[in-house]
Amino acid sequence: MDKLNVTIDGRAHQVPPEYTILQAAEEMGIEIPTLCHLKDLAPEGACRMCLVEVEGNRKGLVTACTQPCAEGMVVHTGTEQVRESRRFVLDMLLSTHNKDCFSCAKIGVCKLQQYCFEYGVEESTFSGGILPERPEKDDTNPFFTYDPTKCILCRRCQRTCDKIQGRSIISIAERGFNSTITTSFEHPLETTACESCGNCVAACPTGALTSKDNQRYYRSWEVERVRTTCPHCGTGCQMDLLVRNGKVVGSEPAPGPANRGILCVKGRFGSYKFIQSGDRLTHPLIKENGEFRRASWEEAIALIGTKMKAIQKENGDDCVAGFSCSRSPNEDNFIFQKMMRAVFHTNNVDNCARVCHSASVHGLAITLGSGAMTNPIRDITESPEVVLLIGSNPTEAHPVVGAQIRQAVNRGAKLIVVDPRRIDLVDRAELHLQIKAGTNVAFSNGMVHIFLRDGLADMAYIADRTEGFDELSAIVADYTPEKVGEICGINPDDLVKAAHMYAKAEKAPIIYCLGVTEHSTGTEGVMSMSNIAMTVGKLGKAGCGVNPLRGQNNVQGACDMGCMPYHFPGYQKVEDQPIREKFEKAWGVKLSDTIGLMSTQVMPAAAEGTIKGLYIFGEDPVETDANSAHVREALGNLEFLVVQDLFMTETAKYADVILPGISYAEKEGTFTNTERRVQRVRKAVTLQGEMRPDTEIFYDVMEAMGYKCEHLDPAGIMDEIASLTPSFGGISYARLDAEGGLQWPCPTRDHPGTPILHVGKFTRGLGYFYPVHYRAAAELPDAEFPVTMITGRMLYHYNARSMTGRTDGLNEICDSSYIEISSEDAQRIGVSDGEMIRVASRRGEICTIARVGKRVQEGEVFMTFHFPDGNVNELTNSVTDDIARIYEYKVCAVKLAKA
Ligand SMILES: Nc1nc2c(c(=O)[nH]1)N[C@H]1C(S)=C(S)[C@@H](COP(=O)(O)OP(=O)(O)OC[C@H]3O[C@@H](n4cnc5c(=O)[nH]c(N)nc54)[C@H](O)[C@@H]3O)O[C@H]1N2
Ligand SMILES: Nc1nc2c(c(=O)[nH]1)N[C@H]1C(S)=C(S)[C@@H](COP(=O)(O)OP(=O)(O)OC[C@H]3O[C@@H](n4cnc5c(=O)[nH]c(N)nc54)[C@H](O)[C@@H]3O)O[C@H]1N2
Ligand code: SF4
Ligand code: SF4
Ligand code: SF4
Ligand SMILES: [Mo]
Repeated sequence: MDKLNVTIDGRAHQVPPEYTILQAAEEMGIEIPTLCHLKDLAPEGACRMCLVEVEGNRKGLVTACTQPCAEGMVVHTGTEQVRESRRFVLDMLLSTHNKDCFSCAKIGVCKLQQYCFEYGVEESTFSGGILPERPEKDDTNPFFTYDPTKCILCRRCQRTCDKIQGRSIISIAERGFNSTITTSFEHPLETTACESCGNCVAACPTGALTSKDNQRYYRSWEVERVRTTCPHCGTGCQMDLLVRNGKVVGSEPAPGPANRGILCVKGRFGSYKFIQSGDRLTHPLIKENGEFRRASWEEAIALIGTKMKAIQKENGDDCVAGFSCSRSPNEDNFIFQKMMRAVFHTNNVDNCARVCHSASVHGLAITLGSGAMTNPIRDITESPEVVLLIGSNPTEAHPVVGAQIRQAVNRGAKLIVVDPRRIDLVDRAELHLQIKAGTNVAFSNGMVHIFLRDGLADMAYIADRTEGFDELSAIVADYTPEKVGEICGINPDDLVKAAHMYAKAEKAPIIYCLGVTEHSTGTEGVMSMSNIAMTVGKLGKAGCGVNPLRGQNNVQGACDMGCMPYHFPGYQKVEDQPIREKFEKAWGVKLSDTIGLMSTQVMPAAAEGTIKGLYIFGEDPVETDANSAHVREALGNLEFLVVQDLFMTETAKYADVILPGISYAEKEGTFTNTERRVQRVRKAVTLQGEMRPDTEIFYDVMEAMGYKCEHLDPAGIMDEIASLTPSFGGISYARLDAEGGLQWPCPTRDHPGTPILHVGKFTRGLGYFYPVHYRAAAELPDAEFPVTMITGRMLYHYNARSMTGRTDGLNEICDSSYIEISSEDAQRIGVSDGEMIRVASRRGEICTIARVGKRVQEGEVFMTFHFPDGNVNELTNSVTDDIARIYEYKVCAVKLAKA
């Protein structure tokens, strides 16, 4: 449609017809003051600060945030009448405001303070009147405070919590003059379902909601802001680290493409305390007679060189292996695999994707040709009709995605949850298919059966774009809703309903996570996700796709960078000779054509003695691998173990040499989020100590092993990556800094990146239907171990807690292990909520606290692996999937007793 001509403060401008005066002014760089306005939400016109004069308007002043532009409109934003009305608004607000500005954390950034100064309002003409009745200050949240005496009732916090965070914790008690912002039922914050995301705090224009770290450690004008990427989950939220006197004192949300201005509690409050926690490794350590002693870098690196060379000389190159760090940047991962391949001459290199989404990398590569999330986060959460959420708990594990799914549901999307537990999103779901853990393939085959039976399949799409459908359709013929209902323990009618809802929706993404992958049939589970989507033609389309939410902040990147035993960077195969020659030429060495061992094969090989040397960069398998006893045995049996980490982890205790690396806040780099978006990580601080950038350490080890190389900085390493990796060919720091992030494939300098995969044609050519039968989990409950243990995550802690465990507020919320158990099972063993339970499997035994409730069904229990007191990995089964060799973390058999 044609643009409209408007004139604001004497300047002419053209704007789209849907623009408000506020938007037009903003585009022209004319500032109109606002207090209640929130950019992403519908305007309210409540605070009346944005009043402006429109020529010819008889109704007087209008609110710029709600008034649409009109052809020929002439607007004045600063007339005396306008200024006077704004002064009146401020005068009123100030009359009940606590003006204790000196002690207020928001001094200098408070909008009320700023506008009062601008409009010359020093004292309220209404001062001295009665003050409204207000609740007590609420100090109960570990991270922030609500002070009602500084609240101007703009409702930005309430609308943020309601409409953006989708939580509705904050409400307004309507009592005229005494109106106040409070929680539902006016309970203290800590007793509500508030998840401490702090997004309301970020939205508050005054000192009413302020973070405790802001109160204690900094004032806004003292901090330098460093734009970076969150170091926790794969959502890839953009944030600013706040730096004061060389210390990171806080973080604030930034407007990134995935997070769009919000963070979860870990990004907001859990991403900086660990940096300066006081227990960082600060210098190399060498173990002598069972004790660690301080060593110099020269000594530690030289020891690694001599030891590794000797071990390899005696046992061959492939007797050593390396695990790379999915928490650290692409550049570190690239150099790590280069070191393993070019210098240790082995492809025995892997990363934690092995125990996480390796099944996705394999399964999606086999069926679609690319082992990555097909569609961007925004594309699948903005306006889907149906979301099929399978084995993914995003409100805890990818909370910003979780919030976006809540928003979608509020806008009318229908949610189908397929999960053995009543996860939080079940409350918003149209359907909950509470399948038994380990039965995803039966569920998927049942879906495809119904698509065919009820004429819902897209036969034209199947014919044009796929192959192998006949074989699959022969298999699924058996998977009637009744049979699947039996296997999965669900009502067959619900399955039929789910199949119809999903198939008939135009925009319907599958979002899945570890509930699908961490099984002895994990890769088959993933391939059956492709089967569901391809049968109804939902791949290569906006708002659809098969979308694994990748776990770690840079696990996508660690895989992309070739930290896998069969791939060079960019999934280029090591057994492909021309590819190998390209890398040989670039690196000036002969490279091995033998596919390496996966990390879950390295552990048994170490226990058997065929792997003798191991280099673990930023992983803690003693805590996080399945069957901890087996890991301890494997590590204990090594001849030489190097651990490069930030902290003295349980794994590091087994090391012969420990090298101190540096964290994301201390280095330049890039992380690749779950939607294949490469985003910058920027150095915010330099700490005291001898820690070194991880890439510098690798370069030194390479030299000690006899390989001379130029020490490139991170931008230079990215150029090396681009030169060798076609899908990264167009990525450089200059572009990332200018454009803010690029989604691979991005093959050339002028390529914009690829938001949606498989449009028009699959990466593989034809999509492949993998014919797959349901097989039960490896260890089912029996008379001796009658209960199924499911494991996973909770919101406030992250993996082995190297970061979240060093944030006091998070520990205040939860600091010990627990087991979710049904009331039926609790009653059977005679325990009540809060009592101790002894849990045993064939591999070990732990004690933990009972959380009795309705989250799990009878016969199933759930634990997280975050806590050292009662780590569930003492119990889990290290049996692996046949293809991706991922552990079956999600199912093992246990017995329970009152402790
Ligand atoms: N707060 C927090 N966030 C994290 C992490 C963390 O430790 N803490 N870790 C990050 C990492 S590394 C990863 S990989 C992701 C993981 O993110 P998710 O995979 O979403 O997390 P999980 O809790 O492991 O498992 C998800 C769900 O799978 C369900 N499930 C278990 N078995 C089955 C099954 O057989 N079928 C189905 N359909 N569902 C099943 C569980 O009940 C659980 O609700 O989270 C990332 N984000
Ligand atoms: N029972 C059970 N167990 C599980 C799972 C489950 O669902 N159930 N999930 C599995 C999954 S999905 C995953 S991904 C794994 C995670 O397993 P891990 O990768 O072992 O867990 P993290 O705690 O993330 O360990 C990362 C380590 O890297 C260090 N680090 C972080 N950044 C840097 C850096 O820049 N440089 C250096 N040198 N070190 C750094 C940290 O200090 C930390 O010690 O756990 C698995 N374990
Ligand atoms: S911290 Fe988050 S969940 Fe809690 S009240 Fe604020 S916006 Fe709502
Ligand atoms: S607490 Fe802050 S954001 Fe909420 S209504 Fe009061 S002033 Fe506005
Ligand atoms: S959702 Fe993930 S990336 Fe975003 S702030 Fe939370 S932990 Fe960080
Ligand atoms: Mo993971």
